Amino acid sequence: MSLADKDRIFTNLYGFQDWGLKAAQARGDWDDTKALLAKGQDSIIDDMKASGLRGRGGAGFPTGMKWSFMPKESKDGRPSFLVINADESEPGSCKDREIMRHDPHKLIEGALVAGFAMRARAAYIYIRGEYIREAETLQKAIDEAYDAGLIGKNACGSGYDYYVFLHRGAGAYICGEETALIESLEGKKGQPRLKPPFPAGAGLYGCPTTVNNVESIAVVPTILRRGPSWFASFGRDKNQGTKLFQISGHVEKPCVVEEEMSISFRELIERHCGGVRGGWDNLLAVIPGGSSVPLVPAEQIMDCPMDFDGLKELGSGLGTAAVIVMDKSTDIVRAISRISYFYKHESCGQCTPCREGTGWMWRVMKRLETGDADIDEIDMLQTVTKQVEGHTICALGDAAAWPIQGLIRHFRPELERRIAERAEGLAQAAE
Ligand code: L3W
Ligand code: SF4
Repeated sequence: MSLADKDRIFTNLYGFQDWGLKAAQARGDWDDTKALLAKGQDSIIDDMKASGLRGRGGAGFPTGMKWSFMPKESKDGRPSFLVINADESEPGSCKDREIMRHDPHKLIEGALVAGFAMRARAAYIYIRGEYIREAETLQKAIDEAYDAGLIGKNACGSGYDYYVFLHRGAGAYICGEETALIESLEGKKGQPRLKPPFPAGAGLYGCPTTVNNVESIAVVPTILRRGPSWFASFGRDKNQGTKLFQISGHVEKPCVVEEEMSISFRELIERHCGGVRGGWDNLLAVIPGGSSVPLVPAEQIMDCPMDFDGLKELGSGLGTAAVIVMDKSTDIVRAISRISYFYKHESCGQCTPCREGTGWMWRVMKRLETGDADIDEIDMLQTVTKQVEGHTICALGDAAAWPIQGLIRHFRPELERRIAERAEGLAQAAE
């Protein structure tokens, strides 16, 4: 199971060709987009549902269904908006960056078609503040699209007026959470809102809004051109399509690659990364979906289908498909402790379990690194993660708890060994 070149959506992922409008058109982008729009809003949404596309930003919510939550008629003259989440900050994730650098017109064309389908007036692309070059490229591509009449008034000659704006973030991870992103776009402090109401009911400026990830939007024109059944033919039931995987860590050749959903971990790494550094026997564990999901030990992941359900069965998740490979040289406790620090640092501090819990979890993790803990504290730490999980306004609390739960589940003997060794060392020193 692996993707043929002819089935790749992102044909300029590595930037071997020009990203500009003419070159993008030569690759098939903006090819009679007017005809795509002429399919009509409901037909586009039906096609997206039939394609099986699930959101590529981490949660995997069905994209066509999300669009169908948007109102068909404007209430009180309120406009609808599409917001594109380009605040790619999940540790390990770097796929949206490649799209914006090398294939920006796929994203802009997707923004038009998706926005049209949900009857939006405009798209706001919220880009991570650190993505300076990507923002420059994307803005130039947006300008090209305006100049060519592809967006703006009477976009593509369709009679539909549609505007695309780029907004730069200021470096806060939490602004990747959709409601914090909306707050930030409105000029406020980026703090998540309680849901419901979901953005489709009350989003940007209180108007109906859909927030989609960059990859989810950039694949839309190709899905519509090649047909939903073509896209759905990849992967397996409820896990369909092609997917950008970002493989980092202890492999011979880290890379970003578009592959068939549900490819096995072993095949993904062998085919695209030249294997694990030092060979398969040297593999310790993998974080398969960005830092928010629990690690999976080597022996469990080898033949796992890399998709939403396959990784869920292992107690982890596909997340953004940022696959972090760790070999046996990794200090696994230190790695999870570092992730724990990240969430403590990025917590917006709005709710108590997350504000207090992330710091608490990190401090215990720091001590566990050196074994400077009581054996009972492993269970205590597990209890704290359970007190945080599911008790916060947004998913950052869960994201802080899950990696630690994964560590305890799979590497408890290692935690116990460190505590015992330190106690032994102290006892010997006292003699
Ligand atoms: C209307 C309903 N809309 C759900 C919508 C909702 C959202 C989407 C998914 O977190 C995850 C998180 C990170 N009526 C609805 C509805 N929706 N029910 O569907 O919602 P949800 O709450 O399941 O997820 P989320 O809040 O979007 C995203 C994880 O992804 N993650 C993080 C990735 C980070 C990046 C980044 O760096 N930018 O992507 C990785 O695993 O932990 O669990 O649109 O409104 N009844
Ligand atoms: Fe803020 Fe954390 Fe609460 Fe999310 S869970 S709203 S990041 S304090």
